[in-house]
Amino acid sequence: MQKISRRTLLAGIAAGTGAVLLGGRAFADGPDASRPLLFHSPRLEPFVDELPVLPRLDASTYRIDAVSTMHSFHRDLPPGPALAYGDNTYGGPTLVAHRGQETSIEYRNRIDAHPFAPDFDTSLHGLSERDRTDVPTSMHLHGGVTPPEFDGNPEQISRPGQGFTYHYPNRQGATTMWYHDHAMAVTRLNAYAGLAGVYLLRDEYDTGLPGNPLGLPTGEFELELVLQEKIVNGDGSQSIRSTPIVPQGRWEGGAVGDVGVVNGKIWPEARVARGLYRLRLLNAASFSIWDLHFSNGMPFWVIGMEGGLLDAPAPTTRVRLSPGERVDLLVDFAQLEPDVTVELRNTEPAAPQAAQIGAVHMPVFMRFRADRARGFTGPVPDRLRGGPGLPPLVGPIPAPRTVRNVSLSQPSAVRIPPSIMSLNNLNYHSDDIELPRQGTVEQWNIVNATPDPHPIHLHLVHFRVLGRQAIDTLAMCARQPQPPIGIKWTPDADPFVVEPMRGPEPWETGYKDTVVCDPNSVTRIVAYFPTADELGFDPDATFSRDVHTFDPHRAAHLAHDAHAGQGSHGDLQGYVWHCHILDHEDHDMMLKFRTVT
Ligand SMILES: [Cu+2]
Repeated sequence: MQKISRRTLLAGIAAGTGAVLLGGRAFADGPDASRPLLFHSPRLEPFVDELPVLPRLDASTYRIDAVSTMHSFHRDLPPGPALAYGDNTYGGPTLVAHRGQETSIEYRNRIDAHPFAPDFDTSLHGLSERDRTDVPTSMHLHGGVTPPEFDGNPEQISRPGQGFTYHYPNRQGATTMWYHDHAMAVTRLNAYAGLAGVYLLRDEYDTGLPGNPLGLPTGEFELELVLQEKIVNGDGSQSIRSTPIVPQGRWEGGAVGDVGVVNGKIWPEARVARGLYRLRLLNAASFSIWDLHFSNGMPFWVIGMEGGLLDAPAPTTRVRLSPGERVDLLVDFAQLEPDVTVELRNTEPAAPQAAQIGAVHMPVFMRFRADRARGFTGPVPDRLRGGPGLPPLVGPIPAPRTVRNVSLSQPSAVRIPPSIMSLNNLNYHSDDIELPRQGTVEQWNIVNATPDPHPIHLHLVHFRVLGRQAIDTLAMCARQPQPPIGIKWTPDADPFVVEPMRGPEPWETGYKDTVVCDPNSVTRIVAYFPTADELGFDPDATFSRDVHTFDPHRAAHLAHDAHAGQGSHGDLQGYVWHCHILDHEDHDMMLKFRTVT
């Protein structure tokens, strides 16, 4: 791994470029001749922007438009092109929902210009030149237990002038979800440009109101923190490209950023009252995993994750979060003296393949500054589940009836950048898919035969993490060689494990929908695949890919397409599971699955 040497830093300072040092590390990159294989953001001063508090909407019916906007990521950057949901200039409003009350979202695609139009790779999944301006979208509620027709299937496409009304049943328990674009082969472009927002589900315990039965902070003492990485340009535009090695318009395979973005601002500062806060962290990055801690080393508590609350707050000094994962934290700022600052920092090194072209780890996200005011003074609750007035316990991990192996691989072997990523050595359109039986518990052994970590996300279900074991990938592949792509490959890693199983981390002990699968390892998860009766909908129903058209210009286009024999027809079925590195998901680390009776 290439690191910035002290000499480089000193040279930079001597040249008057003003590198900001943080704990002895280079802070903002700026142009760096020592790392020519990466693009760099300009040098930007940290902590000069106030943390945006995301607008929270609480209704049962919404109209959300995806729109083209201009957004400034930093005080010293002009507004640049972005995408957003609703009235935001970037990202989306936080949508509050309530268990037992359906949420309906009338979604409309009103994108008239895509910030990354030149970056569309028209060699992927039948994309064409037209898609650069006639942008395909599909909105997915990540973590939602959603009927298949409302899940934001990658092939259920709304183009400009079109939309779709999504109905979310909200029959699951309170938790932190997020909604983001999921359209086939352009998810990375749409989500990075800004199509992502938080969705908070409340229930009768976790009400989000003062005096809630759990004793959790609410109102201004509950903050969503949407963490992302970016490369920005001096003109305020975003770069989704991280390296000049890959020509513009070609899929890159994993675009690492060099600045940390929280709620749409680079390295912001939040003023906090000296009391207990509930922080809901979402890793909404395209690529990077972060290992987060506070700069003063203070302990904090994990109270929940993707699938809801833990039985009791779990003390920790760090959490590791991969793209797609959420963690619900209690952090006590009461111990800080007025005006003292503490940074939210990251120690995760750059992933191996990014490091090989010179990526270094991005050391910080934001800073908190303690106010004079006292905030929420309630104690950290002793327990969150299992007792009078509390939700039921998370419970033990159930015994699986079926165990299946699935694989993560880079079929073109070690190439930087890779040319394709794969699940089970298959392409997305393969019909050789997993068919879990409804009403059964399954264990999936996720065999990662690559040298990089991958966050794996299953739609529809929540699962528990049994643990991880490193494997001897070379030996495994010698015994069970990987065939050409297109032929299913799900090697048995059990004979090749090289260590005892490591159980879940404290922030992984509840229900999850996304799990980081370490390189050259097997990650074992256990999921229950519910029945139609339990869900209140048929998870295996077929549904039309058709969406509605609200714009007369679009309707004219459609008539023309129909005349020309174009357009998309046919039914869809089932859900998807995929890597949440968005480049990987787009090509082709995503497969369908169906749950069958
Ligand atoms: Cu991946």
